[in-house]
Amino acid sequence: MTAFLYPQETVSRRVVDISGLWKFKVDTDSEGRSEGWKDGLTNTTDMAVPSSYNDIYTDKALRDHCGDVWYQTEFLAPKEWQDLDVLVRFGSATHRAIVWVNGEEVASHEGGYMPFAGKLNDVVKFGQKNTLVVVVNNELSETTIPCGNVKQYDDGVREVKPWFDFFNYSGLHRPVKLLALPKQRITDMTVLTDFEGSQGKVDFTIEADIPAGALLSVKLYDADGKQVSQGEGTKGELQVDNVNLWQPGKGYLYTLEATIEKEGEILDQYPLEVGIRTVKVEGTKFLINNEPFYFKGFGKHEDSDHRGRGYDPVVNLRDMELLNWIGANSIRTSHYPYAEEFMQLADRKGLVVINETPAVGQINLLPFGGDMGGAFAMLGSGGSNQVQNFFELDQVKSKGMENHKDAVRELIQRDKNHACVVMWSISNEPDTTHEAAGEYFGEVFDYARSQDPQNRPMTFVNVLVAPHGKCKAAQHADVICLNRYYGWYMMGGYEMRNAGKAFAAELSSWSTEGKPIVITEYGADTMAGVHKLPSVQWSEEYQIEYLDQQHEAFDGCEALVGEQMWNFADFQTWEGIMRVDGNKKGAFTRNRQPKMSAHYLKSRWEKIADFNHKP
Ligand code: GCB
Repeated sequence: MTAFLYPQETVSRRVVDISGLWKFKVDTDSEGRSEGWKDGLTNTTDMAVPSSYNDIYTDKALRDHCGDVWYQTEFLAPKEWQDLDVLVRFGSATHRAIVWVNGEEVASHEGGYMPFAGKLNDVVKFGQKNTLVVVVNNELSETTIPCGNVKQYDDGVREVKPWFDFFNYSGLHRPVKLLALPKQRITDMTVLTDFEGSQGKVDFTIEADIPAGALLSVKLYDADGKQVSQGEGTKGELQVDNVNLWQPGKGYLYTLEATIEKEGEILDQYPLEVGIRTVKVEGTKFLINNEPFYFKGFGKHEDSDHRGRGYDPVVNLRDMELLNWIGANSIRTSHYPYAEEFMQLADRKGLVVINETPAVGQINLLPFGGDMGGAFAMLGSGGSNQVQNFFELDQVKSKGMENHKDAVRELIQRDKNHACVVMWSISNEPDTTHEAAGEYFGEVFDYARSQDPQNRPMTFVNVLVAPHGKCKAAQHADVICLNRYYGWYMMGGYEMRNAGKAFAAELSSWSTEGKPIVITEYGADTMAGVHKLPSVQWSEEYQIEYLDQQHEAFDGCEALVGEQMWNFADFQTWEGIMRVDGNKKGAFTRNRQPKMSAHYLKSRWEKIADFNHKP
C-alpha cells in the first residue's frame, strides 16, 4: 500500500524507527525466492539501514551485484498497539522490493525512490518479537523507471547496465519505521495557497475516516505557534491576516493541524507544514509570488562516500549550508525524487526545487549492449547512428508508459504539499527526436497535469541531440529546460573560446517559443587540485573559463530565467573510460569541499538577485 503522509508522532500516532544494523545476504545464485528465504535468513552478514549496500564491503561482486539481496531484522510489537493499525513503512527500496513479516507477505513495491507500507495486524505477534524479511532487486530494463538492461556474460555473471550517468546504487536507502495509527484516521491532506496583498489563503481538503459523532477540525498556527485561523470539516478555506509568504531563501512555514475529536477526546491528529506562496508561468517569466524569479543553483545527486545513496541528515545539512554559502536559491532533484526529509529541509530553508521523477535513460541503448560509452558515441554522432527510436518500441509504449505514469503519480502525491516544489520535471534527457516521442509525452504531460492539485508548471529536460526544431516534446512543456555542454562534450579545449557564441545562437532559437528557459545542466569535469596555465580540460582553471563562456550566453538571453550548473558535487557513476572514479563536474568535491569554481560561482550569484534579474 502507498503511505504518503510522512510518519509523525502525535497524541494519537506512534512512530518507531527500526533502521540500524540488519542481517544481510546476497542471493548470488538467485535461489532465495524458491528456497524460502522469506521465512528467515541463515549465514548472514551485517548491513546498515539506511544505506546503499554497494560501497561498504571490499568485495567487487557485492558492489556490482545484479539481482536480489535479502535483509532481515527483528522487531517488537507492543501489546498496547493491538487496537491500532500497525504498519511497516519504507522510505524507499531501490528499485523494487517484497516484504514479509513472520513469513507472510505484507508489502511489495516497484520504483526505487518512493515510500510504501504494509499493514501488519493479521501477521504480527503482539507483545513478542517478529521477524521482518525483505528482498530488494536492482535489475533494470527498457520499461523500468529508470531504464537500463541486464548483460549476461559467458561465465554466468550478470551485470546491470544503467542507461544513465550515476551508479546504480541499490538497497534500503531511507529509514524504515513502524507506525501505530488509529484505525479510523486522517489519510491525506491537500493544500492550495494564495494571497492578495497582505491577506493569505489556505484551501484545505482532508481525507479521513471519521467515526460517527466525531468532528474534524483544523487549526492554522504561525511559526511561533500562535493560532491564526481555524475551520471545520473535510474541505474549506482559511484566511490569514498579515500573511508571511514562503519566499526563496526565507522558508516561512505555518502548521495546519487537523484533529478528529469526539466528546473532548482526540481520536487522531496530524500536523502539516504549509508555506503560502504562488507559482505561475507568464510569457517568458517564471513567477513566484507574482515576481519574476531567477533560478541559481545546481542539479544534485543523493550521493556520498560509503553511504552511496543512503539517507544521511549530516550530508543533507552540509549541502544546505553550502548551497546557502554559494548564493544558490534552487536545485533540481536530478534524476529521481529525494528523501522526504530533504524536501522538508528545503521547505524550511526556502530552497526552490524542480522536482524530478526517476525517468532517466529513455534513450535506446540496446544496440550498444546498454553501454554508456555507446550513449556518448551516439551523442557524438548527433544521434544519427541510432537503430530504433526508444519511444517506437512497443514495450515502451505499453509497460514503460504505465511505469512512467506510476512514477509521476506517486511523486506528485508524495510531494504535492511542499512549498519548495515549484515545478515538476517528468523526464531527464529522453530521446525526443522522433514523432513517437511527441505522442508519448503528450500523454504523460496530460496525465501529470491531471495529478497536481496546485497546477504547478510541468517540464522535462531536453538533451542536446534534440535541438529546437528537432525536439518533438518541447511543445508540451511550460518551461524549456536544457542540458548543454558547449565547451565540454562539444567544442572542448582550444575551441572552447567560441562556446559562448554557439550556445547563444541555440538559445536565441529556443527563445522564439515564447516560454521561459532554464539551463538545467552545463558543466565541465574538473579534478580538484589539478592546476594548469594556460588551462587544459580537467583543470580547475578550465572549469572557470568554461563557466565564463556559458554565462556570457546566459546574460544575453532575455527568456532565460535560470542557471543550474552540473553538478553540485562530484559523484559516483558507472565504470568506464569517460569517468575517472565518477563524474567530476562538481563545484564541490564528493567530500563537500570547494573547487575554485565554487568561489567563482559564489561571486557571480551573490550579485544576481532572486527576483527581477536583468543581465
Ligand atoms: C547529462 C546527464 C547527467 C550526466 C551529465 C554528464 O546530460 O543528464 O546525468 O551526468 O550529462 O556529466 O555527462
